Amino acid sequence: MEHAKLYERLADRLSNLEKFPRIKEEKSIAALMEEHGISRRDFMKWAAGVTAMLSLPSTFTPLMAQAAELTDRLPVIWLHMAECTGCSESLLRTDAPTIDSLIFDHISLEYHETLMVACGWQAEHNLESAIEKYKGKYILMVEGGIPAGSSEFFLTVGPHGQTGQASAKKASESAAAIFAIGSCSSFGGIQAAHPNPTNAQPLSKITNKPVINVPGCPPSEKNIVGNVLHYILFGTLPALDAYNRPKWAYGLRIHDLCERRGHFDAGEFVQEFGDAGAKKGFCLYKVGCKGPYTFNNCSRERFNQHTSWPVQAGHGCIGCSEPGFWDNMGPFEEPLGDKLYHTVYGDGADKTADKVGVALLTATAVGIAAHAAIAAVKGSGKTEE
Ligand code: FSX
Ligand code: SF4
Ligand code: F3S
Repeated sequence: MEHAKLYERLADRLSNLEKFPRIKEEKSIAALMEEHGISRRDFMKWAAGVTAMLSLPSTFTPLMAQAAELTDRLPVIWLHMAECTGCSESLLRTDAPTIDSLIFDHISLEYHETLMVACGWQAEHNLESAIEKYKGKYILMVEGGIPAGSSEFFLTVGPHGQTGQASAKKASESAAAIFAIGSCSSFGGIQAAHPNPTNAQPLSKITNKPVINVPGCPPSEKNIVGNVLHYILFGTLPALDAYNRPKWAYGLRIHDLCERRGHFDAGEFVQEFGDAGAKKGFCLYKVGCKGPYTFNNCSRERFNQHTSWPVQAGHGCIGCSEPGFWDNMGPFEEPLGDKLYHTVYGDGADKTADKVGVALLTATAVGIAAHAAIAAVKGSGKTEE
């Protein structure tokens, strides 16, 4: 769709949404920002950043700001299954509230076990009435893997001992959109790692409604809030890859935009943590970086208000947004060796591996079996449009 037409369609959607009553009678986003010392200018800068992140032209920035203002028109139900709560922490645990976390405050969060005051009977009642009251209208976000089948009783919640499986299934039935937040909910995560003693499953195996996966252990706050804003703006599913991850966030590999990529291409590697190469910021491939196999936007968007991300901090990517990474990406501080790793590009992800880097790896004869094999397997199962 050409940009002018798309702009018109999105503006129409927002003005319709604006007519919906505000769910909470609380402060506007502008007042909330002011209270936390965030200027309108900072807010617009943030909106421009999210617009670019969602691959929209910069002229759409005012629409993005408006979408953020309207986040209190859509009710959100957030369920916790088997996990560490790192996904919620990723969004909320910052030293000062970020614009992303303020937006999350502004959202009409009808149910979130970590954040709400209610507990026990009251909490269970709140969940049931939110599902009833906002039938067909709420966004469901689920964090955690879900013990299923004959193992479903490994996870029970609340005074009636309802299983996680039953509660996720029920909440999915009347949701307008469903997001699996984190690698646990998207792919099963740590509890589904071999031998998966509780038969933990991803949300997509529990419901047959469409689930948008937002993996990462944890995903960045940007990817969580970006998905909410995308839904508010478009009201439709984003373009997804073969693992149902939005392409705007998971379309490229960590390796493609990594700041150490020049060193990879030049064959300059950290040989062991703390060596001279590490001090010079060389590539972390030989100490286990899985950036060449991992589809996520960490190297572009970073974490904690764009301050840093794993590779910048000096450790390789461990592939935390890929299916089954606990089993498939280990050992985390060694190259994959001669294993072939299956990605959305097919077996092996180094379709676009730089030949110079590969040649130098060959010359130094380390970890190249996988690398060379991966570079040779091109394009099978490619899903990009
Ligand atoms: Fe933890 Fe969320 Fe990892 Fe899982 O994040 S950060 S174990 S993805 O479900 O809480
Ligand atoms: Fe960056 Fe890792 Fe790729 Fe090296 S292997 S360029 S550290 S993503
Ligand atoms: Fe995870 Fe790798 Fe990003 S470990 S947080 S996908 S850099």
